[in-house]
Amino acid sequence: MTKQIYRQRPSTRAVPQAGEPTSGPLTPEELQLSARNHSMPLEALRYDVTPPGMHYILTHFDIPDTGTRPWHLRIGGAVERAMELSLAALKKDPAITIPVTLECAGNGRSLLKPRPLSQPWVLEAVGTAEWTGVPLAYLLAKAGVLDEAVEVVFTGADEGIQGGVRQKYARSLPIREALRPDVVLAYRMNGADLPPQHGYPLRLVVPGWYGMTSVKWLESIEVVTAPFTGFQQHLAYRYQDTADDAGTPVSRIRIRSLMIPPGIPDFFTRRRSLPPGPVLLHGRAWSGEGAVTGVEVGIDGEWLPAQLEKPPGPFAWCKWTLPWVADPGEHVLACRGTDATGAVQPLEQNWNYQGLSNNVVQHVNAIVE
Ligand SMILES: Nc1nc2c(c(=O)[nH]1)N[C@H]1C(S)=C(S)[C@@H](COP(=O)(O)O)O[C@H]1N2
Ligand SMILES: [Mo]
Repeated sequence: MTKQIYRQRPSTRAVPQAGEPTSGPLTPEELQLSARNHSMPLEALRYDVTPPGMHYILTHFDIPDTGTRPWHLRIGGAVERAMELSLAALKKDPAITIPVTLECAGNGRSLLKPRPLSQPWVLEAVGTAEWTGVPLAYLLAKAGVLDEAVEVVFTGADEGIQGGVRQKYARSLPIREALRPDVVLAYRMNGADLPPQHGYPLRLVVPGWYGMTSVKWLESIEVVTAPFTGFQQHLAYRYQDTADDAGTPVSRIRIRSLMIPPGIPDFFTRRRSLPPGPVLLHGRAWSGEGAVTGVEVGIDGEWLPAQLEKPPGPFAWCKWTLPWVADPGEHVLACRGTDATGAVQPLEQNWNYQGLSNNVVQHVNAIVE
């Protein structure tokens, strides 16, 4: 079977377009993306801070070779003093360390029906790291942002083609978000230099926003006086009903909770087996829109309130626990978070064309015997 999956397609085949919805089986293009971009194994929900290598990864193009060539960060545009900074110079500026839960806006996409063709995440495109670096607001103050500034554009070193458009990966932030004290230009992740795949030598981290905003391999920061219209801002990451709909931009992370599947898995189906008796169900919950205020655990459709622990920071996930006495038989477990805005995870996902911000409730099937 694998032979067939990797076979060269005839040249007459139409090139699939990312975003196009399908009800068919997983395509070789999706398999290729999912082999490059891995998610966080659910059992890693046990850690406050996700160990290196277990944090999810999403890279649109190739991981650029930023380790062997000279690197500078350029800050320019609508500022009083444009500047170019070396990594050594940046490291002399005041630094902060902040725990942040990052989640890909496409998380959950493969569960949608029909399924938008893109990175086919299941549920676990998430991770929490401690990011250390210079607050962006500090450097912007040094550069002197002009009054007419409306956004700040961040450009990475990685280049590729998406939607037929050749581009360097770039995203913008409105000025008021860019000046938040917790937005950081990070050169350390969990106390070590950034690994190549997470943006070495420098990346942006925007706490509370979906991952696409946190530009890796950052090379340039440009203050602009008109809204940025680059591909990743203007066409990608928008809530659209159809391909032609201009849509609205994706920003903050919606409330989500996940559970560590209890017991042991079947290798292929991942179905869980556990013995009868007491089990502590646990997992994590997070939201970029406000604190997590509750998690309910569903046991065969009956919802019970879980106990919440204090999160390590305002933008990091919090742990939840619920003791369960498992009786013999087949069970369906679920968890559902609520945040300070009153938003609750949906039992059925609202569909959108790019398959973004799915925060549908997770279900886990378990056999107790
Ligand atoms: N330069 C650059 N930055 C990027 C991306 C990218 O492809 N290139 N992907 C974005 C997306 S979509 C996500 S979800 C996060 C993932 O960050 P991680 O790989 O460190 O988890 O990085 C963002 N920053
Ligand atoms: Mo993403």
